[in-house]
Amino acid sequence: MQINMTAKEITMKVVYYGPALSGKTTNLQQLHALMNDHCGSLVTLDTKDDRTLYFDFLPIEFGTAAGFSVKLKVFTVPGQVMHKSTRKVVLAGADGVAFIADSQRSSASANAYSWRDMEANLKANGIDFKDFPKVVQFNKRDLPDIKSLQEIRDSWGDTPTHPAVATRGEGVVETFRELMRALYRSLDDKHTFASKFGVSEEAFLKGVLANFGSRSAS
Ligand SMILES: Nc1nc2c(ncn2[C@@H]2O[C@H](COP(=O)(O)OP(=O)(O)O)[C@@H](O)[C@H]2O)c(=O)[nH]1
Ligand SMILES: [Mg+2]
Repeated sequence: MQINMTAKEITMKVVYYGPALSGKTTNLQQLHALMNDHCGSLVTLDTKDDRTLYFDFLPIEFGTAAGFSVKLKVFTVPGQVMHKSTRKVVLAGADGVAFIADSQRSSASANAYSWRDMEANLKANGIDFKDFPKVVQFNKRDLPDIKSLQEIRDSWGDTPTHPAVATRGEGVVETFRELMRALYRSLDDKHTFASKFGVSEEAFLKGVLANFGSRSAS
């Protein structure tokens, strides 16, 4: 997180991570589609075969009651194994991650590989993996031959997981909201966010989610 006290500006960065084709770009496209004017344009660098080459980027901006403007930068990474060094660069300076897993049974090993790769890349960036804000989404719940939610819960233990069908926008805002909550709590622990900037968790979430249209109003 970067804080500019003079300009009263806080800049945060979150990254959507996961294996190739799990739905990271789709999550950002859906978030972008739900937003009103508070966000900039979605920059997506997908190649024609639907695979992200470098990253996608979505900027979100909102103001706090204490007069700070919060700039949130949302990135995706390219999932293909060969793009490991690009993922490390995109993760640098991240304040939180959403891990987008593919629910299909055939994707189990790709999910596991990507999770370990994320852990290694966070550590390589000097980030403490254990306490780092992260949420997990199990996407593509509409497809046949997927892991049941019970199986997923059993294998992920304490880590909360969120089911989604990103192509229909289901679970996308929920995942994002939980990411923002985890992000806020971590920043408050590290930077006494609430007292320094006069932003409660509730106000923070309201600020970010006010960017969405009526579909997120629950
Ligand atoms: N059936 C289904 N397809 C999805 C879902 N989410 C994404 N996809 C498709 O999976 C492919 C890869 O999605 P994309 O967002 O580009 O994946 P990325 O590589 O993680 O950025 C695209 O064809 C998407 O339309 C979903 O929830 N259900
Ligand atoms: Mg992509």
